[in-house]
Amino acid sequence: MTLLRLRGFEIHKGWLDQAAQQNIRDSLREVVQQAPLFQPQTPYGKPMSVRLSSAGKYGWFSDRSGYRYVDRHPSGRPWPAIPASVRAVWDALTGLEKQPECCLINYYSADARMGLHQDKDEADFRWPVVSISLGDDGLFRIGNQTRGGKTESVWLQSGDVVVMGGDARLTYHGVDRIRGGTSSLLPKGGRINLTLRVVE
Ligand SMILES: O=C(O)CCC(=O)C(=O)O
Repeated sequence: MTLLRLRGFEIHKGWLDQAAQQNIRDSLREVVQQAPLFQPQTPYGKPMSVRLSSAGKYGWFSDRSGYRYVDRHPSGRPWPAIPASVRAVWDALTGLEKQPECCLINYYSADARMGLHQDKDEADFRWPVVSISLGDDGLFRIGNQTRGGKTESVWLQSGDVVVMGGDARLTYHGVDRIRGGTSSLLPKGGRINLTLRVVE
């Protein structure tokens, strides 16, 4: 376990051991049975390359009307609860009483990526976002607090946890590339990223 600090992001390498990763993976299986992964459209009308779902009071959603949080899955059912194994990561790393209201689940197949963006659909940026990586390695790029400028990248591996908070809460970030076949955690391969967010 090592802590790297990069542009204000705290990157806890190897924070989850194999058993903890398997435990979270198994809880997520139940979540996506109730709230299947879907491929949203961006507001510009293009399909996102990641497939996603959520757990918690709110789920993140996107379509031609824009990016936002919604209280139900596209099926019309409420989102499943955030698994205790996932909330435990938030508790241990933030020490906050305040609990996340959304666990966004992003699934990246080997050719998926996520462009540089800020997480800014939440009401209060004083709360951190906690990100958990599972499965194949992902090349995570960190930019600046405004669009443009030089960036730095780091490979995130299964079990790494990143805390994006404080002055870095609105720092641009994204995922350029997935290195397929680097983990055996997910039977069908690919990468899962969970982000825990306080929404209201
Ligand atoms: O996949 C990642 O590591 C980052 C995900 C992300 O940036 C997001 O969900 O906003």
